[in-house]
Amino acid sequence: MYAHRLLPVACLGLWLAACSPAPAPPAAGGAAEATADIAIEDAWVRSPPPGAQVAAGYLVLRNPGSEADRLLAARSPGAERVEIHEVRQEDGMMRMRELADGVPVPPGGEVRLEPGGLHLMLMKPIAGLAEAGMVDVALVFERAGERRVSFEIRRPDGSAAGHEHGHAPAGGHEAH
Ligand SMILES: [Cu+2]
Repeated sequence: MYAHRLLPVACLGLWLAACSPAPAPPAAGGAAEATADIAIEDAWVRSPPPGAQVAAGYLVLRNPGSEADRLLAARSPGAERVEIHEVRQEDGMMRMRELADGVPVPPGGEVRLEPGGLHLMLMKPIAGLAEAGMVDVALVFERAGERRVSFEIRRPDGSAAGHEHGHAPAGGHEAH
């Protein structure tokens, strides 16, 4: 791993830029030309402190259709890989673990990935992610197929980060 990858920050917001990895074909097994759609709202990534090995991403998924769907996987040019995690209390401790089967989105239902609960975990985020403003994430659904969404990079408290090069507050290592 290079400590400082000289990836221009602008590339983060341009999925189709030449510097981005080529998008993979849609997941096999998805319904062909499925009209099922998933509404995605309030997508944001908590700005990671310098040197952080992970960054948490949050969003709201709404399924207006009559068929169940499922978020199966995610990936991003802003991280080595993206996992789907849940947080649960075990023996009085908050622990998180990967959901290998993804997250079901019931028909007519809504699933919130939010601090303290379900979240996307960007593993080994690229250098400069915190200042990038936005990062693209591809979400792969069982029925709705692949959706690309721009996630806003926000401060740890959830407010917009802007172009500020501020320092993360101390104690920013709480369970996400
Ligand atoms: Cu996590």
